[in-house]
Amino acid sequence: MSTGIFTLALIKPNAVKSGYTAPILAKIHEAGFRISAMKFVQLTVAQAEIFYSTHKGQPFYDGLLEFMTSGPIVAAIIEKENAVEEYRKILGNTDPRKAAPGTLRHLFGTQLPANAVHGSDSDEAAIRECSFFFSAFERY
Ligand code: 3AN
Repeated sequence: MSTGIFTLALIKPNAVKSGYTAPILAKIHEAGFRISAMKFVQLTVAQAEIFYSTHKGQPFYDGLLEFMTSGPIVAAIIEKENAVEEYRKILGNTDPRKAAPGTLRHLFGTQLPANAVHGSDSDEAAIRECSFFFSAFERY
């Protein structure tokens, strides 16, 4: 169980391109999260390599980097009690085709790696990932 109050949410390139930014943010709001930082950014390959360094060596790594750098994404820090766990409940399965109805990946994902949204998988990852995208001056 996570005890932290924040997690990193990313809206991935396919979802931004499809116009799903606002609908996804609305679902996050409806689930009781507060947005404490947010911006559009297009990652360079070098930045994506750092962000996904834990996945280096996986068969999907190169495709994931190519996809995540293919267009702008939205990065946000979202807050709620037990944020990591609570956000993963509304994310759904990593594979959108296996995600439960009503989850963000079921509603807005297509097929891997284009699963519409990212969420940190632990409090430690949330700390690292939020600091990767935002300085202290960008967090409110
Ligand atoms: P999650 O995002 O659910 O924590 P991870 O951390 O295992 O899942 O994977 C990170 C990202 O890598 C996923 N969000 C997805 O975009 C991509 N990915 C994971 N598994 C696959 C796969 N088998 N094929 C293609 N892309 C994948």
